[in-house]
Amino acid sequence: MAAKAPIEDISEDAREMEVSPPREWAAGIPGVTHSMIPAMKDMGVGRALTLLTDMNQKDGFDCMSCAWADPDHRKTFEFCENGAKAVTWEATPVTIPTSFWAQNSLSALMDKSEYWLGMQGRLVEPVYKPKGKDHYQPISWDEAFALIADRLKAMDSPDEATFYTSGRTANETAFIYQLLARSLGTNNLPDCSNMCHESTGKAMGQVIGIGKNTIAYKDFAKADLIIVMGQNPGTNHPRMLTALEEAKDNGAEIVAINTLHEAGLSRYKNPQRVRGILGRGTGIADQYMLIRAGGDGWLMKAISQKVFQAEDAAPGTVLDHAFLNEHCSGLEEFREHVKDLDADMVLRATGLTQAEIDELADRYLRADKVVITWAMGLTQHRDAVSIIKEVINLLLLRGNMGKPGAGASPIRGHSNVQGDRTMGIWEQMPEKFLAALDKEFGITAPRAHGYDVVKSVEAMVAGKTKVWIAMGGNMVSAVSDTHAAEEGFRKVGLNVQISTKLNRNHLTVGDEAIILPVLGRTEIDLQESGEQSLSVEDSVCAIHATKGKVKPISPLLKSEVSVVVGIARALWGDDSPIDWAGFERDYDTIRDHIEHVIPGFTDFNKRLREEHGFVLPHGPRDSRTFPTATGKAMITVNDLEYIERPQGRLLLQSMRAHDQFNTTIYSLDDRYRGIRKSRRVIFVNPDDLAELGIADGDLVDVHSEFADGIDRVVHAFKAVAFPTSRGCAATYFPEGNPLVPLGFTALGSNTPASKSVVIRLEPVSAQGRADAAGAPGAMATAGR
Ligand SMILES: Nc1nc2c(c(=O)[nH]1)N[C@H]1C(S)=C(S)[C@@H](COP(=O)(O)OP(=O)(O)OC[C@H]3O[C@@H](n4cnc5c(=O)[nH]c(N)nc54)[C@H](O)[C@@H]3O)O[C@H]1N2
Ligand SMILES: Nc1nc2c(c(=O)[nH]1)N[C@H]1C(S)=C(S)[C@@H](COP(=O)(O)OP(=O)(O)OC[C@H]3O[C@@H](n4cnc5c(=O)[nH]c(N)nc54)[C@H](O)[C@@H]3O)O[C@H]1N2
Ligand SMILES: [Mo]
Repeated sequence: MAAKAPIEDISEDAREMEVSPPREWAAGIPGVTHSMIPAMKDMGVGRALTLLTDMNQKDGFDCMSCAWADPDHRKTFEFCENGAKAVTWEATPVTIPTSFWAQNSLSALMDKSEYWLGMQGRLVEPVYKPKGKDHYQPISWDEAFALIADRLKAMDSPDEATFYTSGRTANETAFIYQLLARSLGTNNLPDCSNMCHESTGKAMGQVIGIGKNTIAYKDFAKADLIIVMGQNPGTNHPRMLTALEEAKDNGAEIVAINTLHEAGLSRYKNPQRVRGILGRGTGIADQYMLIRAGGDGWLMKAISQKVFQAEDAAPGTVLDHAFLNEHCSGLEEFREHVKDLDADMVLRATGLTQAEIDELADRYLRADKVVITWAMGLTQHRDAVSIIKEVINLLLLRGNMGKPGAGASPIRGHSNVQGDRTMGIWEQMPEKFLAALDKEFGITAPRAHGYDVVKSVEAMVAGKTKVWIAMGGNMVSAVSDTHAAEEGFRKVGLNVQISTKLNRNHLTVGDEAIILPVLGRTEIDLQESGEQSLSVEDSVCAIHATKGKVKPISPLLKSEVSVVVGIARALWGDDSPIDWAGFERDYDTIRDHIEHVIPGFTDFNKRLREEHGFVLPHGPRDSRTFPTATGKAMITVNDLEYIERPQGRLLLQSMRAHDQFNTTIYSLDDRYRGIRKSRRVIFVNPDDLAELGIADGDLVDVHSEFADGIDRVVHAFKAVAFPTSRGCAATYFPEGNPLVPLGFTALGSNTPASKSVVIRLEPVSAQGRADAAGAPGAMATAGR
């Protein structure tokens, strides 16, 4: 096996970017070949095939690349190009040698890109950075646990510790991790969901009583109309394209609503079908609406108004009266409210034409069963919670919930972000959960809400955080306002990262830091009672097992469960009412406790071993029961903001390229959007470029504008003409994060509003020119 890490960093120079027209289609043969090459190169055909054939299979492991659901009838290859990349990235035979830590100072590593850091290979030994030193050095597991326990005990209050979770963590780990935090006495449990579907959880939780998908996988194939809003499945949930293709085969119409032209929503070539390989594939969207950023709530209101107008024209035939009478509240107030909807305002806020809106309304009225799906294009706006409530309003009017082929379908991101929430990873878990936890374990969990992600950064900046523990993730790069986040992390006393791969969060630390390397999903987890399985929950509330298949890359690695147990035992020894050691010996014991604390997990161990696992109960989906404040589904009146775009300014979103997983960068290319060799791009509508006097291909500095008056800037990005909605520009995250002010968050969910930041473009400055000269870390260090 050629197991060498790249010595050279990739130099990021926007001037070397190659730009071609965006693709009209996704996947197909290029998808398959791209997916195989890296796996084969790195690990040899045999190992790669074992991994790829076990992915998403019963007795196999769950793909870590997204939370897309598994169909009941799985194919031998139930994975996509991007899943293959994620597996290859994790299961690489390349490891970081001990000599690496002495050779590379933290300051020197700060000049490296996220790409280079990730490509150094797997972390295989615990390392420690003492106070005043600029290097990590090896430390034993026992010493590491003892040190962490010591610093936790030295705190003045448990709230001086924060426990972050990224959404890859399995259910069992998440459950004992939150138990550790709450036994210590804090609810400081921020997680990636705070930056992701928090707005969905908040909106749906309030109006239908549960923040999760109201449909099952098979409902896609039964729908008459599927509306895909603010989501790029071709890149981020590629297997969803198969479900959309099936729906089309069954006669469904599909409408895409997006600020950008996205290849995966236009046409799809299924690599597992002859027609896909040889032919033109399936045209996905029957209607493609290029909407103004943040305009979706206005569009939903406009369609709801059309529904009422159609009802007025043919009384008794349009609204689902039986459903509304029995199950919903708030209809009349909403009817009154949308009567006065300002038609000009709708056109301004959506950037759409009346004809386009009418066409969507006609489709909605023609369809008996409608599914609306969405992701970050709705959740990361100032108004996100209201926007999502408007989606629910529209669905409720015609009874599109709790019946086959219809419902609300937020598609989650990280592969177990939904399960982590179910397990109690949330800074504001309800009393019912906390009381059950107390009873099960004989502890007294704290009741005051803890920090979410944004508040955790504010606390760090204020110097209130002595110990930071992260179960996976790379929060310093993922969160908004990179510079504020970096400043915060440098003030933390001890920074503990439980990780598989090196990233910038390991370098952005305060006095002391520890990296604890753990098994990935693909690796066999052997404990005293034998090989262990874990479990995950996908986007449609299905719980299934995930079990590693290949030998761990190093015998020194511990499982995430072992790490949590190690910290707990170092803290409390045998002086805890909780049998932590038992958890580690046999994960079945953790599942027994979960069964007692969390509704829906009856016979957890038994049902997990059944072929397809099981589906959690869901009132609205199963029986149209709505556990809300009123006991009904609440149709709500929501004020919507309109983000003004002053003269000469644009609204910027930051999103994912095709070759990345969040802050993990696989390459500098974004194939479907026609970008190669650099990520420093800003996509702009050609008419906006002309209006701003910028030529297609010019290098620009991007400044964001916010009430606090701070000049946030990233340098030397290439402006590229692209089919985006007028006035709306796009760049990639994490590069765009320095532009998003920490205080610019969604109302009601506090999610960074990274999809509608007011910016201006300026000709590249001297600083920008220096960046463009191609220093590898330039992308990372650009900023205010
Ligand atoms: N390969 C791969 N897979 C992933 C990930 C990854 O990084 N790589 N990340 C995972 C995670 S954690 C998540 S949360 C998901 C994210 O999945 P997505 O939500 O698809 O991710 P984004 O790239 O942020 O894409 C947002 C989409 O919304 C559109 N959009 C932006 N603003 C608006 C708006 O105001 N209205 C409308 N209608 N559209 C808008 C954008 O143009 C873009 O198409 O993917 C998951 N899967
Ligand atoms: N501007 C902007 N910012 C965004 C977004 C956006 O669309 N725009 N999206 C937001 C969203 S939706 C999300 S979910 C967040 C993501 O935020 P995070 O979840 O914090 O970030 P990731 O990049 O997914 O974390 C990657 C790291 O996780 C570690 N890791 C990988 N696998 C494992 C494992 O199995 N176990 C452990 N312990 N560690 C592992 C590796 O060290 C890797 O470097 O970013 C958010 N930030
Ligand atoms: Mo996410």
